[in-house]
Amino acid sequence: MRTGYKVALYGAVLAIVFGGTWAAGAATGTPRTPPSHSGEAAHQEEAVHGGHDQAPSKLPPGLSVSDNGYTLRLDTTKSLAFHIEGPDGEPVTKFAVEHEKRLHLITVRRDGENFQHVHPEMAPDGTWTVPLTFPAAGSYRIFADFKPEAGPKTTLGADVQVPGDYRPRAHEDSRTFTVDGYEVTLDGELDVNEPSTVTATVTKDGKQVTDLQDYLGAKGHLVALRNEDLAYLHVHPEQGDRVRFAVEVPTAGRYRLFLDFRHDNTVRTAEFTLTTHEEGGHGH
Ligand SMILES: [Cu+2]
Repeated sequence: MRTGYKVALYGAVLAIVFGGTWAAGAATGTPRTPPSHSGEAAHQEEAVHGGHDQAPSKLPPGLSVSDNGYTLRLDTTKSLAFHIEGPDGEPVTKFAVEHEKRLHLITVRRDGENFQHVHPEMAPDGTWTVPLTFPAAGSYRIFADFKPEAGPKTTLGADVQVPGDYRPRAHEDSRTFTVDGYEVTLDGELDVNEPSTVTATVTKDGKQVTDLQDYLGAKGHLVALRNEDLAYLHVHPEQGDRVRFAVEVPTAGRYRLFLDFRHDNTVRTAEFTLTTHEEGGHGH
C-alpha cells in the first residue's frame, strides 16, 4: 500500500475506497508549486536568469492534497482513516504539538455548512482514525492541520463525497450566531493583506459569559475559510481574557469563520460570514 506513491505525487489522483453509508469520491491533487505567471512569462523568465530572486507562488493553506512534500492519504473503508505521507513516501509518525494537539482535522461541506473540528488518534504506524459522520449529503472538504517534527506547519485538504440530495446553502454576511442559548457576536473588520483582529463576545440570557474555559490553549479556537474555495487562513489567538484572534486575509471577498468555545465543559461552535472591509470605504 505504500509503494508507488512517488509516481503519484505530482497531480495524481487520490484513490479513495468506497464504504459505509457515505462514499468518497476522487479528489485530484494539484501541483505543489503552481506557476504564478500572469501573462508576463518572458519578462519573469528574464528576471530569473538575471539573478533576481523570483519567489515561488505561495497559495493559502488547505487548497492542495500535497504541499511542503507532505501528502494527505484518505482511506474511508472504516470511519475516517488517513495517514500523512512524508517526502520519503512513508507515513509520518512524529508530529509537533500545536494548540495542544498533534493534528487537527476540520471537515466542512463545500458550501460552508456542517463544520466539524475533531482530533483523530494516531496508531504507531502513522494511521490516524476518527469516528465521523457527515450529517447531510454533499461534497465535503477534509483539512488536516499539523506540523511534522521534521517539516513546516502544513494544512492539506481533500474532498469526500456524501451521496444524496444536496441543496447547497448561500451565506449572507452574519455576525451573530445562536447555539444552545448562547448568543455569540463577532466584532472587527477583515482587512486584506494585513493582520485583522476579530473579537467574539458570548452572552447567555442577556448577560455576558465571563467564565469561558480554555480550549486548545486559548479562550477559543477560530477557523477561517475563504468562501469560494475554502482556502484555510492563518488565525492566531491573542493572549488575554478576550476571545480575540488575528486573521490574515489574502484576498478581498467573503469568508466563513467558525469559533469553537468551551463553557460548562462543553465545546460549541458559532459560525459567521464576513466580507472584507473595502479599502477607502466608510464601513465601520
Ligand atoms: Cu483541533
